[in-house]
Amino acid sequence: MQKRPESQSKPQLKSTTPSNGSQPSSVPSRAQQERTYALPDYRQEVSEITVRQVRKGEEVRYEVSGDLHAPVPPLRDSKYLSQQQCIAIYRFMVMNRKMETALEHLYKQGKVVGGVYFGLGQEACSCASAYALAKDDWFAPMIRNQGSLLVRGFRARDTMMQYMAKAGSPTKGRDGTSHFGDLYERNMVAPISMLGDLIPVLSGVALGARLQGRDIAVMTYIGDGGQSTGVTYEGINFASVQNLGLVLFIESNMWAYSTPSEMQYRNKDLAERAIGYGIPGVIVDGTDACQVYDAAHEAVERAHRGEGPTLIEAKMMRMKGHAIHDGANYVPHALFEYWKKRDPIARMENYLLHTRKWLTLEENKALLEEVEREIEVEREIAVNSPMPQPESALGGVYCEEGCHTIRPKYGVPKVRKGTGAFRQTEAAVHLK
Ligand SMILES: Cc1ncc(C[n+]2csc(CCOP(=O)(O)OP(=O)(O)O)c2C)c(N)n1
Ligand SMILES: [Mg+2]
Repeated sequence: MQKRPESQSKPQLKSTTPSNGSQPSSVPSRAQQERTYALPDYRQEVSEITVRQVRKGEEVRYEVSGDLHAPVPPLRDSKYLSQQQCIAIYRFMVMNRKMETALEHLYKQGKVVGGVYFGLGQEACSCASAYALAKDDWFAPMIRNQGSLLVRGFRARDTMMQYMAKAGSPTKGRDGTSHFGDLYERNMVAPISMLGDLIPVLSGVALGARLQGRDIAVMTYIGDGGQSTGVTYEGINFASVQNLGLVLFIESNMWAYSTPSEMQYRNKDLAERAIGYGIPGVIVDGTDACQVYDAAHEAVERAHRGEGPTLIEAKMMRMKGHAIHDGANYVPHALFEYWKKRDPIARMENYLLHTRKWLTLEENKALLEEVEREIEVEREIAVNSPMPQPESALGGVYCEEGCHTIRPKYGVPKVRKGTGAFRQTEAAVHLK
């Protein structure tokens, strides 16, 4: 086991030298016992917008207050991203959005089986985070992270066919939404609907890799609502004590279905929870791809060095309802207006075109047209591909002989052979 490094959020004891210059007494004073914690905040703007529930008889509605006309800050320059990488992330974000627009149309044409989930307004969080992973790292997306899949090498047609339950979809038509993974090539654990359950699973993946001699990063996401679950605590705590490379994004998007985050937790920032786990916590503007990338990159590097988990809170706004069936009428209109001005794609486009001048108008137009064409081709393939044959439902339900082999991915697991000595332990005695 590697030596545990000092955690960024480890408490700092205040100066032990009394201000009168005398020698410190052996009993620490109250001031000496106070602790301070560092919580890096990459944001260029600390928004104080709040949502309050107002009840009038049976009627429940939400009111928003704060400076809704605050100017939009510029993006923060990345410490790590090159021009070419920024453009690559921008392209993924555009593809993420255009793919979801196409999905919305497919739904309205009656071609989708079930619902559709969107990550509108959250594309920077999904795409720039996944972009920070190395090939051998693992990830597990949630419903709003369809952009992460594109970054990790899935095609738009995979997600489209999945929603349409086509035979060629990753689950061969067995699931209508996002429950698919890829354990062989893209190192993706399938989303788990029970919120928070992915966290211990990903921690287990990191532990598995460590037993095979590798410290890898394992990235997953949880919402401001989902982070309230008990399993979230258990999963992060396990990664913390085992020093596993969990990179957890809290997608702080102001709503959990129709519950505003004000009614979900009392902390000012969810990143503060990292202090309780004894791990670094970071806050980023989730609509700024450069900030998201930098925080993710640093967390991934920590993971590769075997230094343990990082919790990253990405502040942003869910710009649509929970899923396509939810019109989000409970969200005050002014809140949408405020966040519309902070659209992650428009901000990145402005940054590339005007701030850095890394893209010309013509190059941008060509990029947008090229992505549009690609989505159109993907959509055509997905729509025209066949539905599964009914008989195919009989196969692939149970793991049959030889259907897949589980092999160690990174090397032979390093486990000590049992000596039998454990039988002597107190725990073993209790089990008798
Ligand atoms: C343990 C658990 N409880 C409840 C649900 C039902 N559910 C699915 S999504 C959701 C809201 C999630 O909100 P949040 O975590 O903030 O994510 P967001 O939708 O905002 O991305 C709820 C309550 C669930 N899937 N799992
Ligand atoms: Mg939420």
